[in-house]
Amino acid sequence: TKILTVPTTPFEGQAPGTSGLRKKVKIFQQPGYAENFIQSVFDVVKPESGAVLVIGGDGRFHNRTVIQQAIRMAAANGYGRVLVGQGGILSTPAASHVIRKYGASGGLILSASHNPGGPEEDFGIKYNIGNGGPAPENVTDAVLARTKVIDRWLTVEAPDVDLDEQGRAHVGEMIVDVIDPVRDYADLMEELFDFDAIRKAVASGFTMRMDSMSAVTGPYAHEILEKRLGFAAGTVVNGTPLEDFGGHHPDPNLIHARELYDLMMSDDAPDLGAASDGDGDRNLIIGRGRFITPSDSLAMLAANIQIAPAYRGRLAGIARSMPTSGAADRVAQELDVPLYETPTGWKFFGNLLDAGKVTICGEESAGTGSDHVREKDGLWAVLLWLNILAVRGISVDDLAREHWARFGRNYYARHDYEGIATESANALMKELTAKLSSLPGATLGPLTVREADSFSYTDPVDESVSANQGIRVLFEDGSRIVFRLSGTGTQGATLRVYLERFEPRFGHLDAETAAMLEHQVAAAEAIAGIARHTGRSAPDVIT
Ligand code: VG1
Ligand code: CO
Repeated sequence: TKILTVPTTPFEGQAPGTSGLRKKVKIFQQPGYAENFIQSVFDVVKPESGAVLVIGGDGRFHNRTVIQQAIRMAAANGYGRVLVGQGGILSTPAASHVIRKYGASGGLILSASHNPGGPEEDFGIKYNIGNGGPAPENVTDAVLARTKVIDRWLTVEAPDVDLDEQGRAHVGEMIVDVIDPVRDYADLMEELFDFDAIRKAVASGFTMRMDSMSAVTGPYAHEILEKRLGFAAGTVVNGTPLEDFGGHHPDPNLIHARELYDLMMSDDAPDLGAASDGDGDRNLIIGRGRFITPSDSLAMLAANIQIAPAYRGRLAGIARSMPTSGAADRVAQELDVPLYETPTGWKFFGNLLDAGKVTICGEESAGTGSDHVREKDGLWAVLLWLNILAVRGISVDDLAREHWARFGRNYYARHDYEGIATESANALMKELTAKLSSLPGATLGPLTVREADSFSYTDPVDESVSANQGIRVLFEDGSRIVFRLSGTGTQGATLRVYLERFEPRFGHLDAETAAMLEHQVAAAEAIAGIARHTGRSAPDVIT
């Protein structure tokens, strides 16, 4: 087959952020935009001839277009075989699993995760390496450098592959296998968890609602929860992936999954409420009358993970991102396993998981996962919760109360200021950084600053250093405020302020979070001048 060399010039701003390149669809629709980025990836990873590449996405608008482009470019760049999910669908954790299972050299995941989709909304491309995980910083840095000098991309002349039929096609010399996006993943879940125990609980009346938010987990949830585990038809709602997610943000939090929350707080609540995001890597867990913060979920799952068959007798360690609450730290301490604190973004867990240093990882942003793949995994977290609840015969609320009574409770909230001017956000962070050394000893209401720094991480496996990963202000009473700017937005800047306060066992374990964090909220304003810099008197989103 003839390889076509298409001349191009660099586009500005193709830096992969926290989780890949994310931009408005309109930007991706510029001729050569996606091609430049994909070619930059291929130029950096230099696939061996015959290498296998996995391609799939969350089904959002523009997914199919980029998949066809990527398939032709893969053929021109020497790949021997592409595995693509039927309909162009692969959830992020399923893609991670497929990469690992079939020994692929890597994969392209097309998603902007929890960001809205549609012609006026967001799209994204992320490259995962052969371990199934997001490319580490040395790769994403090299990709960015390449996007700045790229002058050509390679493709072949070939018709579009029929993505809707499973089976084999050829593009040039390259094989394209359109695979069942669900089966491998569902089989893996069945290996990890005690499906019999869950089925028994379901048969004796355990109920749940899974809100797939018209995003990618629908087909997975229908297969696993309704077909394999026996939950009633209708347990999965919004279970068909739509190109625009029905016009909603597929973000499983208390704002965007409000209907689920309201149901779970009502008299009609099932035993468990869960939701997942656009690409299926996040999870929301709500018990009857009890919302579980993602940070608490990580801690509660870590404390109970050995109930699940695949994890019996093996909890090597726990990892959490820096802004995630210290609830998991207390579990690690009590169970006498190491706790690792990493920068935000799943890519920082990859080395720890590969080295066998940790078994479970999590982020405050509703991401939880384990060493079964190298991505966070929404349905996995739901299934682990189900496994634990089924075996223990306990409600979510009782499990939470029991957990806090044993470990104490980390009250926690994240305040997001979205779409603020980039200059204002940068000025705020700059001013904050400049005053770090003067903060220790300062008093803010009843709080006294013990320590303040800019978080820098040294990877314990390869010793690579990632600096400037967020500002931490730690207080004498053990409470904490973290400030950082989002790396996944597509419009202006988003300031995230993470607030946390620890209440020991026998303390106020069932208070209102907002009331418990009042002093921390006031201190954050006093320290950072949020209103002065952003003109906002309140956050846009509290999670
Ligand atoms: C956010 C979250 C982070 C998560 C990332 C990708 O990043 O805070 O914890 O790993 O999204 O998740 P940021 O830089 O905007 O804070 V996903 O589900 O969007 O792939
Ligand atoms: Co996601």
